[in-house]
Amino acid sequence: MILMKDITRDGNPVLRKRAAKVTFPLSEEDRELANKMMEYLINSQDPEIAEKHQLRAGVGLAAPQVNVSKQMAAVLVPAPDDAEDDTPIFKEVIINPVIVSHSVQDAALAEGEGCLSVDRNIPGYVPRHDRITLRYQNMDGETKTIRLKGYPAIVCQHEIDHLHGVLFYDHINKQHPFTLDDPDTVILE
Ligand code: UDB
Ligand code: ZN
Repeated sequence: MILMKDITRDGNPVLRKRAAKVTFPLSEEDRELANKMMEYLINSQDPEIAEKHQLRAGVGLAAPQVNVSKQMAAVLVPAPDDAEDDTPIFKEVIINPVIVSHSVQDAALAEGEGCLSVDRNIPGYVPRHDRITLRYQNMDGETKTIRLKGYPAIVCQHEIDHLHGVLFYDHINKQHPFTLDDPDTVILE
C-alpha cells in the first residue's frame, strides 16, 4: 500500500515536470499504480486505517506524487457527513485528463488549499474555474466527457495541475494572499 513516506514532497523535481500521456491498453504496471492510488484515498478516509498508518485524509492523488511522471490521478470526493446516502460525489481514476471548456466564473475554497506533497501551511485563496467540462480516459480506455462544479471541480483542477508541474501556491497572490484579482470569484465554504 502507498504510505506517506512514498509521497514525493515539494522540492522533488518530478513535481515540476509535465507528465507523459498514458497509452492504452494500460500496462499491468499502470493498472496496479491506478489501483494503489485509489486505495490510498480509500484507506486515508477510513479513520481507523488512517490512524494506524498515519495517513493524511486525501481526496486526490496524482501519479507524480508517487514519483511516476504519467498523466494519471485518482479522485475520491466523499459524500457530505450529513448525507443519507454515502455514495461518493466523485470517484474515478482520470487518465490523460483535459479541461475542454470552463466557466468564466471562478471559485476558491474559503480555507485555501493544501497538498499531500506540501508539508507547510500556505494560506491564501487559490482561484480556480467554478465549472469545468472534463474529458479523460478511464482505466478501460473509454473516453468520458463530464461536467463538474464547485468542490469536485476544484479537486480535479488541483490534480490536473500536478500533471503539468503546477502546485496550488503558484496561484496565490504573493503580496495579498486573500485578495482576489477577480472580485466575482465565489468563495466555497
Ligand atoms: C488533499 N485533503 O487530499 F472534504 F474526506 C487534502 C489534504 C492536502 C489536506 C490532505 C482534503 O482536502 N481532505 C478532505 C476534504 C474533504 C473530505 C475528506 C478529506 N488534497 C489532495 C492533494 O494534495 N492532491 O494532490 C488537497 C486538496 C486541496 C484542494 C483540492 C485537493
Ligand atoms: Zn496536491
